[in-house]
Parts: sequence; C-alpha cells; structure tokens
Amino acid sequence: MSKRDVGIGKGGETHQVASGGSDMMTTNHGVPVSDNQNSLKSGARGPTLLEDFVLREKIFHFDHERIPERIVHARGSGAHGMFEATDDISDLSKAAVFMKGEKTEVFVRFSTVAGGAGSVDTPRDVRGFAVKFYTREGNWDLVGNNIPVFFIQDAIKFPDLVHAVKMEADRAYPQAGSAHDTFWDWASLMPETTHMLMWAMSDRTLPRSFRMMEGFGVHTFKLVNASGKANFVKFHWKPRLGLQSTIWDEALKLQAADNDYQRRDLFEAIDAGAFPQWDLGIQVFDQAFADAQPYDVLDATKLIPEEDVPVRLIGTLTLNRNVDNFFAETEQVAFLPSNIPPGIDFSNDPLLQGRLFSYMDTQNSRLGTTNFHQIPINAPRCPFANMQRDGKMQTLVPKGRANYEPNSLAEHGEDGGPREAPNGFATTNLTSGPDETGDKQRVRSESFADHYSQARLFYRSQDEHEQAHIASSFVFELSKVGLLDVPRRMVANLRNVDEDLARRVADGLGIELPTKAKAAREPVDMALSDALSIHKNMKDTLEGRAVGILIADGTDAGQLDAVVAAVTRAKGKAVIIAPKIGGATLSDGKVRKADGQLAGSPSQIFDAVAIILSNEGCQALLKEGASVEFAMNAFAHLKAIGASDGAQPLLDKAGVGTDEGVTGLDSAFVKAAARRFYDREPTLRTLA
Ligand code: HDE
Repeated sequence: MSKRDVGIGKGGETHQVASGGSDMMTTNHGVPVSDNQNSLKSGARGPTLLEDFVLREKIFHFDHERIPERIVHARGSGAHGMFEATDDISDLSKAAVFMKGEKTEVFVRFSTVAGGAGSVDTPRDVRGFAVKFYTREGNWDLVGNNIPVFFIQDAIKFPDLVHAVKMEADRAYPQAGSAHDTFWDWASLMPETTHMLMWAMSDRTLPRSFRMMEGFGVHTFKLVNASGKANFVKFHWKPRLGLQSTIWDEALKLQAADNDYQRRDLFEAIDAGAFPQWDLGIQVFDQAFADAQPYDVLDATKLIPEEDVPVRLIGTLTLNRNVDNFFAETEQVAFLPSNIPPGIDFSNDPLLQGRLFSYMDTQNSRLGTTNFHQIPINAPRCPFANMQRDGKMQTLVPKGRANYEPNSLAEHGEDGGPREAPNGFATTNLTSGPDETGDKQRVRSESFADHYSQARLFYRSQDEHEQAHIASSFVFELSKVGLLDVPRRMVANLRNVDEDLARRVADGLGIELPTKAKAAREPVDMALSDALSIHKNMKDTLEGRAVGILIADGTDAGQLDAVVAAVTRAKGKAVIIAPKIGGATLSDGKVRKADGQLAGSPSQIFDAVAIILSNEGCQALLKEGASVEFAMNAFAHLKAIGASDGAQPLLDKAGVGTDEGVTGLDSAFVKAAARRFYDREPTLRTLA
C-alpha cells in the first residue's frame, strides 16, 4: 500500500491514491480482489449472487460518479500554477500575497458560461477566469471573467439572466449559445445589459485560446493597508501572449473540428513546457475619484477606462502544471468570491454582495457537504483551525474537548484550541472605508441609471473591423430570434449607443429603423479607450501559435525542413499534416511522419498554414475536398498562407487571392504568420 495516502490533514498536503503500479487491487474497504473480470455466480452459467460485494461495491460507486454540474460555468478547464508578487504595494495592502517576492500557489479554472459540462469549447460566450490563491493567510479566490463588466447590476436578476440564456425550458436547445428567443427577449427588455452585450457581440467571446485572453475581477474591491486605510481597486489579468481572438466563421468551424479546442490548447501548452503567463494589474482609486465620475464605481456594468486610471502591474501568474485528475481537481474545485485574506475587502457593489452568499450555497449543493473545504483542491495550504465540527464527509479527526470558545481548558492542562487572531479579518472589515447605510429600501441607486454611455465608449473604441464584427454578430444572433418585436426592440436600444451601429444592424436584419428607445438617462460621450480593442492589443508573434504545414508525396524535403526550422525559431509550433498519418515520401526518398491526418486537421485549428507540394503532389490533392478547404478556410479566416510554386493550382481551386498574407516559403511567410489579415475580410463576406 505504499502509494496510498487517503488521509486529509491541515494544510491540504498532496493526496495520492494508488491507481495501479504494483499495488494490489482491493475493495474500498481494503479487502483484496482476486478477480476483476467475473462476477460471482451460482455455477458458470447460473445467476449472479447478491452476496458479491466486490461487484456491488464497484457498480454502486460507478452509479454515483457524477455530481450536479455547475448551474453556470459548467464546462471548464483547470491548471495549477504560481503567482509571484513583483512590486511593493504595502502602502496599499497588507495582504501577504502582494509582498514583493512572495510566491503563492494557485489553481485556475477557465470556463464557458452557458453550456453544460459536455458542451463545446468555442461557442460565442463569456469565459470564466477563476483564480484560487492559496495564500499563507488563507485562500483568496478572484472569481472573474474575460470581460470587465457584467450583464446586470443587482444579484436579484441573475437567475433571470441565466434562465434566459441557457437552453430554452421546453425544448432544451440551443446548447451553449445566446442566439435564441429567450435570451434576446430578456436582454432587449433590460437596457442595463447593453454595455455587456457590446462585449459579448465582439470577438472577446471568441478567444483563440485561454492563454490569449484578459481576465478581470469585474467588481470594485478594496485594498486595505496595515494602518487600516482603504482604497478602491479593480483587478486585471494581462496575457503575456497578447490578445487574440478567432472570427465567427472560424469559431463555427472550430466547433466541428475540435470540441475540446481550448481545453486541448491549454493542456498541450503546459505539457510542452510553454507555460502560459499573465500579469496581475490593479487600478487603484479613492473615494474622491469615484465621486467625480459620471458613473458609479459600484455598478458592475461599468468599467474604469485605463486611460483614466492606468493599470499598475504587481505580479505574475504562471500556469505550470496540468491537473492529475480532472474530477478531483477541476470539477471539485469550489471558488468563493467571499474568500479574501486580510488586506483585501469587498465594496458595496450589489452584484458582488449577492455573490458572497451564492457561492457557498452552491458548493454545498454541488459537493454535498459543508466540509467541501477539506477536499484537497479546496483546502488552504496554510493551517486552519476553528470550532466548526462534524457534518457529512468529515475527514478531520479533531482531538480533545475544545469544540467551544471561550474555554479555560488550557488552564487544566488540556488543549484549549485556537484563539482569535488580533490581525485577522475582522480588523480590516471595521476599517475598510466609509460604508453607506440607511433606511431599509428595495431600490436601484439613481447613480446606476446610465446604461448607454459606456456601451458607446466600447463600440467607438473599436477599429473598423471590430465594429463590423459587432454589428454582424447582432445581425446573426437577432436573425435567429423568432419573436417579431424583439429585434426591433433591441435595435431601438442600440440607437442610444450609436446611430450607425443601429442602422447597420437594422439593414442587416432587413427591418425599418425603429423609434429610438427612451433612455433612463441620456448617454454622454466619453474619451475613447484603446485598451478596449483587441486589435490594438494583439502581438505580432508566433509564440504560442501553431502553423499547419500541408505536405504530400513528393514534397521538397529542404523546403519543409526550412519552414519547420523557421517556425520553431520564431517560437511557433510546426504541425505537419498529410493525407495519411503514416506520412509522405519526400523528394529525398525518405518518409516524413505526419502529426495530423488531413481530414481531421483542418486549417481552422491553426494560426497560419504552409502548403508545400510538388506538381504531382498538388495534382493528387486537387481531388481531395479537405485539402481545398484547408486552403480556402485559411484564406477565409484571414490567416497567412505560405505556398510552394507547386501548390498554386490548389490555391487557385480554393479561390485564394493575392495579398500580403499570401506568400512564398521565404522569411516573408514567418513574418506574415504572426499576424491576421483583417483587411482581407470585406473581399470575402458581407459584414453588417
Ligand atoms: Fe458566478 N456563479 N454568479 N459570476 N461565476 C458560479 O458557482 C453567481 C458572476 C463566475 O470555475 C456558480 O461554483 C451569482 C459574475 C465564474 O468554478 C454560482 C451571480 C462573475 C464561475 C454562481 C454571479 C461570475 C462562476 C456556479 C450574480 C464575474 C465559475 C458554480 C450575483 C465576475 C467558477 C459555482 C469555477 C460560478 C453564482 C455573477 C464569474 C451558481 C448568483 C459577475 C468564473 O454560485
């Protein structure tokens, strides 16, 4: 039993359970199992006996392998890592996790929101970006999204939002998508969603990779220093690889090509040692700044432009270890926005306040016990001790009688148990700044009434291609809506955001421009912000990206080697694709093994493609629909295509045009492969 260690101790040390090796197989109660192939029967062909506890235990356990999936964010992918604080912010926060040089273990779970656990990775959807820091002062869970604002202002609207966006109640479709009646019916009746809708309809909801998206804490939080002084803060994660999204047609085709595109991408990158990294940034501001803004910093449908409060980078997150077991770690991880160490505090954001209750409750229902904090992935890495006892699945064995406080047991020579910590959380809670109180009332603050200014700010801060994508997404989604009034009502709202956007959407839908909806408060023009655009924050790099290289019998070995070497030098991943997985016989007479077979490796799974074919090889591939689509889709998805002379007939058949993204196989290709060619798009499809 050398590999067995099923105890759980304070501090969540690693818990391994033997899964093979030379260990003897036993029942869950330790009885050795001699035959794992046959149930116990009365005679070789007789009935199975009820006394077969080996069989019964195995099937019993199997029958209960699933737990309720998360009501939202059910589909997720997790990884372990490290956070290192790189800047001294002790003047702002006393939290140990921010002490310069401090290294803190983390677990991160990325997710889509609307789909079930078995849904696909690439729908148009918000992505969850939840980080659990196992700090030495207790767990801090920063449970954010890849978008800095949210659909609603008050927690009481969350069940309505989620009911509306998830599959419709009677027909149970669509899975994982907002392009349907109930979502747009609800959203068009809720002007406060408008800012978030701009983000949701942008390419932010089509990230190329978890590794290439930003993360945001969304709410305003507080930082509290050692003397109890509080400041407001917004948290940001900035990806080292820069921002990159796919385009809609590509996302649709990715869904067909690989349901696990983003999960695989994350796992393979970490597995290959290409550890994804993000910098943690903070926007810090005080009450005077908050009071001077035209929006309320407690309203989660608002952001603070980075041009107004620059993002200060204070640490680096590195994901460096894949999970050993998906269920034990990624499925059982339980994030609680209420987990904060001393030095960080909540604001009165009414959405955040609702979340502080919800997550504790949801974990009890999902994991079935109030002791979910004892599951290794959830347990703090620092010691934890209090007078809470018992409950389902209690795995700790507290010794002695000290399960109440105060007690005088220590004076009698017994263990008196833990005592209150003078610098514990309560201290910060009392001194974290002026909190508003007042008469009990069920109201929305007047300061939350502007629903359109920041939607306008977002839309107008995009470049022309991004604006066209937003308008086209509205058209696509609203075209799927059967309720006649809904698209009109939505466009009527959009007129408050931007008249041109509203006109484009109305034109795309083929409807008259409706009368402008009455705004609760007239929007104002804010100074535009480049930080809101993906295109202005992309990196021309092959790092973290993959190049698909299509070869066939007769491909020039020298050309292939040169392209592979150049891509690898540029830190890209070169992936060889051939009609047969066994490979192709190259010009040098040698067989080159393929990494992927053509039909199963379409160009949408790559960031750029090279097509290296001889004249004969090309003739053979002209008959293969998959190879024509390989080139056609690479072009349609605005990717670089580097081609040998022999490949020209294939490019012609695929309708590949000529622009700076279509190159030979020289250095121009590797340079082009680090980019996307958005200028190409208007020649390919009509955007709204
Ligand atoms: Fe969540 N949310 N949420 N949410 N949320 C959950 O908790 C909820 C909100 C977010 O990878 C649930 O463990 C309410 C905002 C992420 O495990 C649940 C409200 C933001 C994840 C829940 C919100 C988020 C969740 C479902 C409105 C961005 C996945 C399972 C008051 C800042 C965490 C679970 C993971 C998960 C409730 C709003 C992000 C039901 C009531 C705003 C990333 O508790």
